Amino acid sequence: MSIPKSHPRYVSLKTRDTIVDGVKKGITSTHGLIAHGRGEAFDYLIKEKTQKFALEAIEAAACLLLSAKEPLISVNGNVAALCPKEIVSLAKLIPAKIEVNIFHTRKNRRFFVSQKSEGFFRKSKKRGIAIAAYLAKNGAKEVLMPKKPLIKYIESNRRFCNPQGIAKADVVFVPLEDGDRCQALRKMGKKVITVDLNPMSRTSKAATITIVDNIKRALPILIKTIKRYKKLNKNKLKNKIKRYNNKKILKESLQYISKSLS
Ligand code: PTJ
Repeated sequence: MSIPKSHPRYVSLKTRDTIVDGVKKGITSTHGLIAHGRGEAFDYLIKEKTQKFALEAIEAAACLLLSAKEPLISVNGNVAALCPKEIVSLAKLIPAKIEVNIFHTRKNRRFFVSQKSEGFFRKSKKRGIAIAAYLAKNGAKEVLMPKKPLIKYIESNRRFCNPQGIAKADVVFVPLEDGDRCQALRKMGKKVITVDLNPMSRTSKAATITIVDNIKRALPILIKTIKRYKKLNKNKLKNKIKRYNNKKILKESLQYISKSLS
């Protein structure tokens, strides 16, 4: 769709185009369009700008990713379509592994993998492969694929993960997540960083660090912050993480939203 740059909603409409393209490319699930709309509504409430509470969370996230032993970036269909280049840059910079993890399965038979079908994972294998290929096209050297149902406490497709990736990671970055897995990863003793425009979501509440912002704006800032903090020693990083309080950040974001509503 051709959108004139002068259109007041240019950025938002371009982003919609990107997510629709993601569906056409077989990367994003059709449900991803609904998730995107939900995000847009919350973005409106924070004035489509990165607010102070998000900047504070980004700083803590940069420190946690830099001090992790086995950091991992989990990518779903929306994240791959919206920010493939940023995900790859982030992974190289930290450095961290990238793993595909998707929830929705293809209902359309055409997309089913013809080999032995084993539950949800096989049915959505084709989309997972498309995501990995798209990240590779955007510069990723290696993208791990889900292999075994190693995430405890959940029964959905999301329980499949790679033994060398999510299963081993101590810090997992899971932007635009749908709740259950974040709680499960926390129960497994992992630290979780998320980006979620909805500060009331289960993911936002369960995560160690929640960046209440649009992923399109948050990732470039996170990358810049990591570049800046790379020189800090482990103690300084630790102290910054210690001072961070996720409950306070969520409260501030809700207060901001209520204020802008009134
Ligand atoms: O590719 P899959 O199958 O793994 O599916 C990915 C989606 C995102 C569809 C899936 O995880 C899902 O259904 O997520 P939910 O439950 O809709 O939650 C996604 C959260 O991300 C919601 O709280 C949205 O408000 C939020 N969100 C949506 N778009 C953005 C966003 N947060 C930040 N930036 C966005 N652009």
